[in-house]
Amino acid sequence: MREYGCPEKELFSFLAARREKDLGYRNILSSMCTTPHPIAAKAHAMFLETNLGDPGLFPGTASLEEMLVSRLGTLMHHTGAGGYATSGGTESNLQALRIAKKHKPASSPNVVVPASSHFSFEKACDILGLEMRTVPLDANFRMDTEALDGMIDRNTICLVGVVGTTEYGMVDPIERLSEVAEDREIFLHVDAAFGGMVVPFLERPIPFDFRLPGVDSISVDPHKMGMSTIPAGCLLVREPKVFNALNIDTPYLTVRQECTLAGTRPGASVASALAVLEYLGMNGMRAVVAGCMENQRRLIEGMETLGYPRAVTPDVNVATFVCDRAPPGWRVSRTRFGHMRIVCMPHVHRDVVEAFLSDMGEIDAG
Ligand code: 0PR
Repeated sequence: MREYGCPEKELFSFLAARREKDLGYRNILSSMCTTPHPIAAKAHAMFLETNLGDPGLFPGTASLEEMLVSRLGTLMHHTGAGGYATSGGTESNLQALRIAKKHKPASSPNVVVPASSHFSFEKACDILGLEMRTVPLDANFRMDTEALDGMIDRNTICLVGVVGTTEYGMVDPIERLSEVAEDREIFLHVDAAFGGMVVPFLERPIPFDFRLPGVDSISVDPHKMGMSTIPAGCLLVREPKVFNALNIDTPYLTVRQECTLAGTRPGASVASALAVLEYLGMNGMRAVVAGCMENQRRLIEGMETLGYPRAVTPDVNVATFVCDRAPPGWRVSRTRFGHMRIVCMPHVHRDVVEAFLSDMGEIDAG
């Protein structure tokens, strides 16, 4: 650290210079995050110093976390869902596996996940000492449930399905996974970190949530399609009492016990997440999602006209293409199979799609 503090003006010109090196979202087509909704930014600023880790000091903010859980639980068709606001999908997935592990003691526990699952499951399995078994995908990059049977055994503590896979935007056959989970009495966790704020707002929603009786827990991230500030994730559970297994004593806090992973937790991004849901309502969220899906249709049509076929028709707004190039100035990403990947987030407006297609056309011409 410096011995004497830096004058404010100098400090902020330094910060501004560094901030300028960051990319603006306009040309970022590779991200599952987006510019926060203006309502999110405004709400965030009101709650800067709030700490949900000691909720008795911030009962107002804590009630917003409860409202967020209740709104998202209801969106997932379960008004009595339990849950808490996490730092994002990684923490939600880790905590879901912790619950599943506590739920079913096993000599050498394993977790069965689709090959498309997010790398957060690798981290969680490493931390929790779980064997991760990977189910192959079908031709449409969804979990191949035919291959599932032989992978489950009595040491399987959790089965995982993904709603809106990170790389291909697919929804696993959760209805089938729910049947398997019920038949074999296995905890079923649904990673809807991305798709949880897309699928419920589609014209034809695909069933994946607590309406399916085998689903025990769901990850859903407001800081992705919910346009909140970062960090805002949410872990939802069918039975609130499952969190008891994670409770540890916190004798000197305003609560006696806590089940969360983090101690100090931001209230600001949680307030921002709730504010967006309240401000937009179902109708507003449907419009946002419809816009993203419409822009994606245009992108796919435009790319195919240029001779770059889609790798698959996605269930949500993640488009992938057989295309080994990309125009300069644009950030796209590559899947593990080498496909170009574009996430049609709310900041990827129609004019952005048209500008990208026009630049793609130019590389072709050049
Ligand atoms: N589950 C799924 C299905 C995800 O796609 C992600 C992250 C997670 C869990 C983990 O969520 P957190 O990152 O909130 O812990 N998906 C994006 C990814 O890994 C996250 C991301 C977002 C990465 C923006 C880069 C970026 O610019 O691609």
